[in-house]
Amino acid sequence: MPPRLAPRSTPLRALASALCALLLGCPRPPAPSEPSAPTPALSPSADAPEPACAVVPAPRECRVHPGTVTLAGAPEVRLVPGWASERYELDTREPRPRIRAGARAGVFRAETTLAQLAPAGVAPRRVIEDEPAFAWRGLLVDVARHFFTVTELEQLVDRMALLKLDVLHLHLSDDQGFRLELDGHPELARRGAFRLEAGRSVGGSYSKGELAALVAYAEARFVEIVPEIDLPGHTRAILASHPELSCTGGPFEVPSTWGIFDDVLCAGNPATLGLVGEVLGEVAGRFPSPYLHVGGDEVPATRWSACPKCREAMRAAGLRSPSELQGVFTAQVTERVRARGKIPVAWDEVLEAGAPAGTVVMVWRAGDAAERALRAGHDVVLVPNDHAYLDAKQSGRADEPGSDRVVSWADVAAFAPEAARRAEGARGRVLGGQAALWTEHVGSLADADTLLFPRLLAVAEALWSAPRPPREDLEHRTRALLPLLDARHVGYFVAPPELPERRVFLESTTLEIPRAPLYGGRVDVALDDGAFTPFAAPLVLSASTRVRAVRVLPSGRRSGVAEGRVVREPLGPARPRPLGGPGVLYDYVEGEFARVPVLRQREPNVSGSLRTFSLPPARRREHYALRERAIFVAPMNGVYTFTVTSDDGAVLRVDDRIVVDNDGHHAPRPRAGEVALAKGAHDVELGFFQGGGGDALAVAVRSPDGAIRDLGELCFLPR
Ligand code: TNX
Repeated sequence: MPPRLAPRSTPLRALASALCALLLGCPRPPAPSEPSAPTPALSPSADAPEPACAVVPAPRECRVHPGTVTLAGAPEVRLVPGWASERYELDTREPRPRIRAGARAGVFRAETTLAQLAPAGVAPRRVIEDEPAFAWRGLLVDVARHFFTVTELEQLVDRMALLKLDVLHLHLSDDQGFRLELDGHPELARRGAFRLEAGRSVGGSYSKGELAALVAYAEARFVEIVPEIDLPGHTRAILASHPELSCTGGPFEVPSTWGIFDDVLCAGNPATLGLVGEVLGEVAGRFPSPYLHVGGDEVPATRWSACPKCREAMRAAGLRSPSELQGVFTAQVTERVRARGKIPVAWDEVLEAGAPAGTVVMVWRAGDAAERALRAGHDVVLVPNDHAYLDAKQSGRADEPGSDRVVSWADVAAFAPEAARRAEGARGRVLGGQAALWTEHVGSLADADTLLFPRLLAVAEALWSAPRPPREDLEHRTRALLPLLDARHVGYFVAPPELPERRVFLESTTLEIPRAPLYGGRVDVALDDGAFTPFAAPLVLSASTRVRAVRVLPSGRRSGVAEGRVVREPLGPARPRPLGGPGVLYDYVEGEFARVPVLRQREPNVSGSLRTFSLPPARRREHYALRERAIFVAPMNGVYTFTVTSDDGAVLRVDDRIVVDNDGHHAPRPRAGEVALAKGAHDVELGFFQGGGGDALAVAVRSPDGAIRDLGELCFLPR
């Protein structure tokens, strides 16, 4: 039977519940299979289809049979010889579900599907055939920056199992913590597991017994734990008890600040490998996984370049650079891992010196690292930081946990391990991928939940489902699963509604709030100091208004409050001016700046004209500022939107008013602002500075008729 949409509910039940809602205002039952309460005012998802198979990650095939069954009795299980271990079939046409699977792992995956499909014991009648696309479906948890207790890790394992993830990559050591109590080296945890934060000692470590319990807990849920000891960088917590293994001799505290530290393990001291070998030997014995991760990321050359021992080691081996020295170190470390019967895993930096054959390369940086690793014959695990680093914020609000970067739901949904696999043909070297939860900006399991969910569902789908259903389909299935997450006390992030930060209008404006199929529910808005009421489109405003909005899910869970302003403005008057030819005047001033400076009184190093608002061709790489000016000729009356994309800061003024503020140090980033202008000539002035790193500058303008152009196209030199 061809797949089709499941019936929403029986007509009678729907009628009864509609009558109830209408006459008595009674709440609808929180049935997980029903999307959102149809608030009469607006329900952004009232018309969203109910998924036929509310399962994430999407099963390979889900055949729909009409009706539902009340489940009775444990599933009837049969193992099928010859099937891959996680392959399964689940049949819910009868009250007693039937499971066929390749092995116990497949039975467990089938039970997980059943738990999602029938959270309340009533299953839609389905026949599901399923199998994962990738074997390595992981989550990295950084327990070094934030110490999670074993109980909390078990809770994370449960969350992983719910999404059919099967590798917990435990980042057990970093600058800010060493978490393993080792028999051979108890001093490592004694000194390295705690750090001072605001006068308080924070941290913790895992005993042998605790780890064994965690490994068993994970194993029972078909999650394998891959341990990582990050070497030779990110090792300040190791150096705290072994300063003699640094290049300088220390002493060292366990730091409570973040970043990349210059002090790393000394690669020229044979004692370093002695300790490393013993530590890895013991770690290998603690974790049954065939893999052992040895780090290798972010190793600065500062200390090695100045260290007599490292220089001697380089001279003796005929090495030309510290990067080659890291290559030798990696070779020695991976050899010790192999000697313990394990497969070494390392971050993609190890490719720079040519990683030893048989090393699994974990690719985290954008660029061609995955390709290079595959070309060199390595197995690869993908953890792209722009798609799978779930330590980044998801909408960039100040009240969200997470680092300052933003990795949105859409960014995660665009994670495409399947494309990487296709690119390398059928050699099977892309083992899979994982999400990463670095914990510099995570203070609790609640923070972890907010960062992981719902984004982890998109990662799980990318790693399990092939062919992959469209993103909207994932969104509908995710929404349908939110009640299950509620029931399991998973504190997922609820994105606040999107509001314009500052919208300018002339007579009146219609406020729209985009739908969020991922969440459903309704949006409540408050105008100025008024109370929150359900948002009803169209919302027409004819005076300047402060707007606040909050998303309210059917479960009652609410987002943070978004705030925006709509501003009624008169047309800024044009001033007739004599115009020169097309172009922009600029002053270029060298110096170190952290904000856009006022350059009017400074003597520029260079002045001249440009075709448009942009970086002058003759400039330093870093440390300079610009002031660019022109006459902008507005082609018609109305509201103009200016978008400044800059790296670093830029501020755009129109007729001496700040319209776009994109100031401060940052990566290339667009910022927009609106202003009402009369047809005719207006002064525009752009301030810009380049602090360090890359530089970029572009300005676009959107006219009232919707046309978008480079600002220079409508600009002339003052005469
Ligand atoms: C880079 S990814 C790191 C981590 C940080 C992370 C923050 C990698 C191999 N190293 O040490 O926690 O960025 O996003």
